Amino acid sequence: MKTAIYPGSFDPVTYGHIDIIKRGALLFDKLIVAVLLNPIKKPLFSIEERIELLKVTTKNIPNVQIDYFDGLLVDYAKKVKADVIIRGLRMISDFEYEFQMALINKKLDPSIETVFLMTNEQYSYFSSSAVKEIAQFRGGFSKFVPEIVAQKLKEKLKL
Ligand code: COD
Repeated sequence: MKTAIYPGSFDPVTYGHIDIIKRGALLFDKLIVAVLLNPIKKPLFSIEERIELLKVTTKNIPNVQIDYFDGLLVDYAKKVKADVIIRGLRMISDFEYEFQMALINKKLDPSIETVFLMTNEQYSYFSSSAVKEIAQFRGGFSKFVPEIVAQKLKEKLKL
């Protein structure tokens, strides 16, 4: 049985993330979406809110579990007996950061492999940060996130 983890901030989950989750779930027996508890990054949504939004938006994918982690990703991967880390790649600008992270994780734990899934072209240009920025300035952000996420963003930003 092959287990993969898809780690991230998911602040909040977007259609880009959901596309990677759907495709990753087809490749592995179990896919754990692992949300980083990252107080330093000062996320807009709390860990509980980010987990809840992921649970609701992935509820129809049977082999997906939502969890959170603190500390090093490789330690979490070992704890949940994951074989693979999944990451999404959008633009070439993602590559440098992802390449460094994959190499560091490999150095820290040689048994873990990182698998990159190319973004679906229709989601290639946006991120959680871009969605939050557009929302803050009352732009049309709802095409990038599921309805429930759009609703929560409106509440959070008092739009
Ligand atoms: N299309 C496709 N993929 C996308 C899209 C999109 N539109 N948007 C985002 N993604 C991908 C990202 O490329 C990424 O692979 C993933 O989805 C999650 O993205 P984010 O932005 O929610 O999450 P990140 O990149 O902030 O997550 C970083 C981690 C939490 C994984 C990282 O900081 C970490 O592992 N921290 C723990 C400490 C650690 O172990 N450090 C050592 C390694 S350097």
